[in-house]
Amino acid sequence: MAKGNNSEYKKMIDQQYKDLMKHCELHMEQIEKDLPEPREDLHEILKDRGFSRRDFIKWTSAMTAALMLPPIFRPLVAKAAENFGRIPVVWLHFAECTGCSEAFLRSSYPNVDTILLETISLEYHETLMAASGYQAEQNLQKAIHDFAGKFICVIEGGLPRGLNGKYLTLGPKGKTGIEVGKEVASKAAAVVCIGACAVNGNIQAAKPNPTDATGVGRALGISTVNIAGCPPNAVNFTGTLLHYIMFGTLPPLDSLGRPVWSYGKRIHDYCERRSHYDASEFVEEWGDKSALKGWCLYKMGCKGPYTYGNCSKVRFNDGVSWPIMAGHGCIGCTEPAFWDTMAPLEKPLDEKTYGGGEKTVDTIGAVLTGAAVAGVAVHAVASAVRHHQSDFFKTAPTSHKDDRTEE
Ligand code: FSX
Ligand code: SF4
Ligand code: F3S
Repeated sequence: MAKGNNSEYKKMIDQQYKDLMKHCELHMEQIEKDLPEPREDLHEILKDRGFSRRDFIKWTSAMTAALMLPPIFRPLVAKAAENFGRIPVVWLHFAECTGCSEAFLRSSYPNVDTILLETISLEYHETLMAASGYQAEQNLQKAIHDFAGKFICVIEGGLPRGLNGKYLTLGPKGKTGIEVGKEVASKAAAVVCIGACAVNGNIQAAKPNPTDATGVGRALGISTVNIAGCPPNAVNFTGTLLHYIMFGTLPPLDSLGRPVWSYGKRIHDYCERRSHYDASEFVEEWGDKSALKGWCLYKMGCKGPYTYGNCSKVRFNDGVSWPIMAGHGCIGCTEPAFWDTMAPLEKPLDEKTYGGGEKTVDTIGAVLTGAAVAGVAVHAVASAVRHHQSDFFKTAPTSHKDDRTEE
């Protein structure tokens, strides 16, 4: 590109960022006008928990980059974090283990993301609130009435559709999960599914799926933002909410409703063991010498090559570790129906799953040393997995048509 064109282009981009910043400032002013002040001050909580101003600034820089925004947005990310507690949240639990709430709120190594969640304006959360029975029901009705159109409905857990939804009944009136979901979601500004259960049913929906469980979007016929994973990483939820506070919109989503900023890249491509995969250096048995040397876990069933997520980059427990670093392969927990499509979890996918005729892992490992061939081989493997998943989203009524599963 000619030099003149370059500077024109830069000017145009700078202008677009300035416009975006203006939009963001106006939106946050609106939020400050419309929604009550946070019940607790973020900086006070951070101070109490031993986090310095410097830690907070470091976190805002990392979050700005993670949200794919340039550094000039850092002060706005900080402001959005301070306003985090203004967004009213109604948090529902359906068919699940509650591990997502546990992972978010009871981290042994809390970071700014998990502390941010403590400031959230939780109008209703079945696990955390003191109320029960009729009082809990009243709280829910009050929250969805008082904040109609303004609250975020967060859902953990999938929805069983069998017996007309009666495998899951909730509250003093014995409403089905589907009835509660419909009622609350219809009044929410947005519905965010937390965890694989809410996203696509997870273990409850695994074959033979006796209760006909599925994800919230599919069961209710609505579009949802899907924070996938079992459990998901808190950063993927807080970042998505920060984006909403800053711009008044949800971040761009992939075809499965997952935010692209957090689920846009493959685990395999950012894995610290990747050089060993490329060099055909594999762990062959749990605890062997190759395991001690940190070689690739593909032969032990790692599904990183078929899985999208930022686990290797953000890790868990304030960046302490993540599954592959801990020595086990990825089981593909951010992908639809992974209990069925990624099984057996501790063995590479077999020939049948690959659609037949796929090369053995040794051959793939050796061949992948050439980058051009890598694309072709990985695509072949990924296509086979897509094919294997084909009946999962076929009739999904959400707008996130699963174009990776309908070939
Ligand atoms: Fe599911 Fe979450 Fe796994 Fe458990 O609520 S995503 S089983 S960690 O708890 O929904
Ligand atoms: Fe990492 Fe698994 Fe890929 Fe090996 S196969 S490089 S362990 S993601
Ligand atoms: Fe799940 Fe694999 Fe990440 S198992 S937590 S997607 S490394």
